[in-house]
Amino acid sequence: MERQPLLIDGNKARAVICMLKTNVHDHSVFRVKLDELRALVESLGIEVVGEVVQSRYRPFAKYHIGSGKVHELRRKKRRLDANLFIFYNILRSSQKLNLMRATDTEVIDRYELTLEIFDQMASDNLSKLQIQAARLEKQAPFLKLQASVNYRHDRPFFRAGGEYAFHGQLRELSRGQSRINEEIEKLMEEKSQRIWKRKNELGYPIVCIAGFYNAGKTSLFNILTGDTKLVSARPFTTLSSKYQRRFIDYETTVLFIDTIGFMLDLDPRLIQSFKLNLLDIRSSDVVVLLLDITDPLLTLQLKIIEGIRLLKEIGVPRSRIIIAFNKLDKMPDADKEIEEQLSLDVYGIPWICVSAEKKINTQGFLELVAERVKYLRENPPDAVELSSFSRAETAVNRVLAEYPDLDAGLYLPPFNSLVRTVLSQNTSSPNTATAYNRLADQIGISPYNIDEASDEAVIDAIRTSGMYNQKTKTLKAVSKIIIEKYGGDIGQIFELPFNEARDRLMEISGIGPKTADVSLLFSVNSHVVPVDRHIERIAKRLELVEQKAGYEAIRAAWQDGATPDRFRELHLALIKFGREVCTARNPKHDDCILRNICPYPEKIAEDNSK
Ligand SMILES: Nc1nc2c(ncn2[C@@H]2O[C@H](COP(=O)(O)OP(=O)(O)OP(=O)(O)O)[C@@H](O)[C@H]2O)c(=O)[nH]1
Ligand code: SF4
Ligand SMILES: [Mg+2]
Repeated sequence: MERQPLLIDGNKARAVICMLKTNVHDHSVFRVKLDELRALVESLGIEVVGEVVQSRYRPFAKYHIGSGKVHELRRKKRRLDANLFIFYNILRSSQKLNLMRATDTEVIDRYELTLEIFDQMASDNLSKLQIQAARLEKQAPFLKLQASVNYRHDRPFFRAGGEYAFHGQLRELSRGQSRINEEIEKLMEEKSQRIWKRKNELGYPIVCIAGFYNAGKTSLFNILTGDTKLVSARPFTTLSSKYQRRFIDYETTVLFIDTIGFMLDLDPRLIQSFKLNLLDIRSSDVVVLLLDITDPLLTLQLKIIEGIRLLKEIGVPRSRIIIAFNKLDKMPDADKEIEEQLSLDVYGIPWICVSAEKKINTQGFLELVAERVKYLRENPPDAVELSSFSRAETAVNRVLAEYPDLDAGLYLPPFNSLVRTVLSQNTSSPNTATAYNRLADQIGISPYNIDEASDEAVIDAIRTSGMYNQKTKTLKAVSKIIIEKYGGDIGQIFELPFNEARDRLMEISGIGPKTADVSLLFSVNSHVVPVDRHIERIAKRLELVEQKAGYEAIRAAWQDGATPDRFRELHLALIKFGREVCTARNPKHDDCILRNICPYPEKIAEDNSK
């Protein structure tokens, strides 16, 4: 997929930056944010020639800003010779398209701008792919909208290819996305396995140096570990994490991680695109929130609050954070004043000032790290304090250790896997097996045989699996579609990248996400943890997800806690655990291996005492 160039018609970009300020009483914070936007824009070599700010509680539907402000944009374009509008706010596709049409000018938002910067800084394959995937995800609705507008315009004249081009473009887009996601998954699998190995086998505590871009994370990492990773004043120099060991004292050797930087108002979708960095931050024992002490006080305050909030969102509780202010060499007396100026005691988080460049107080920093590591080792957080990610990770490890060797490594051909999955809905494994074997003996497991057989014959064969009327209907519908659409060979769907295969299967009526996932897992070992009622119940009792969470959120929560090579075993082990211990009625809390990380028994006791 071609990406939009940032050079405007071959000319140097001259941008007007725009913001809709939704807090009308804010007279200073928006300035910090606009200044950050300006710095990001300028880091791309784009000249900022003007600024437009509007105050309003809510955005307007059509252009995000009001139509009066759109007039102002047009005027500024002429007067300042601008050829680009860059919005601080994240725009909806329709708003971007409307703005582009009304001003006849290229429009991007901060999300796209950040991706552009990432793109310029990316040097490794995984980062490049992640950026491409994030870009496509953001562009997809816009391109669809643009294509549909063009298609509608084409229709009155029935111009050749109108409809074909529109649908062809959409299909191409979704194929492109699937392929990139598949490649990302492969690379992630290799890398995440290495990370888990490092963590589990070496057993060193992990200390992640996180924080805002340009704070000096890599500089500090280099000084502490003797490494020579790239340092620069350009934003987002580091995109993929780096790891190095460091001996601190005879009791403490830690693994330091240098990772991607944060920015103010970081879009959660952007963090999600960098899953490995997320995994690094989440699975660390201690996270350093690094800040640049030369930032103005208001900026520092905003960054502390935003940093703690982001870390919480990622799954890092306050108890695991250390705040470090870097670049003390530039403001040598600041350490005496900031405690009061920033009311640091309010946060209840240990803090320290250092200079990575001039090696000021780096020993003090190491001592603080060692002290926190020891404190957390002796005072592990209880169930309520544990982040949902840590709970998922612990649950995965314990359940897999409790139920090893469940996976016999048996794989069924695609159609057989699909049939077996349909039969297994809401029934036990022995009943599924009986029904499956009878269907094989009496009719034969092939789409043609099932399509030709009478309803009564299928019902008779699969009776033991229960819900036989519904299941017969599904099996016959699935068989018919496979014959009509895929010439009787469903194998071609299973060979597609996982997301595409899943989408195609779910287009068939009667096949939902769970059936698609189970069939793919047990036929081609796709990397997925299908969620059945046991797996959902356990996730909700452990509070890995919210109580009203849907299928995808539950699947993501379990998958986050395990490496892809263990997904199949995990699916099987969780079902067994749900059947034997964490049962729907009378769960066996007292014999449960997850008792000390599970908030559910206390919650129930509390509810009962009300
Ligand atoms: N004066 C001073 N400058 C520093 C110090 N630490 C880092 N810098 C400078 O700050 C800039 C950013 O440093 P990096 O170490 O690349 O910062 P980072 O946090 O890794 O940045 P990203 O990877 O872009 O997120 C560089 O120009 C460094 O030379 C310090 O202690 N004192
Ligand atoms: S403690 Fe009880 S609710 Fe929690 S996982 Fe174990 S059995 Fe389930
Ligand atoms: Mg860096």
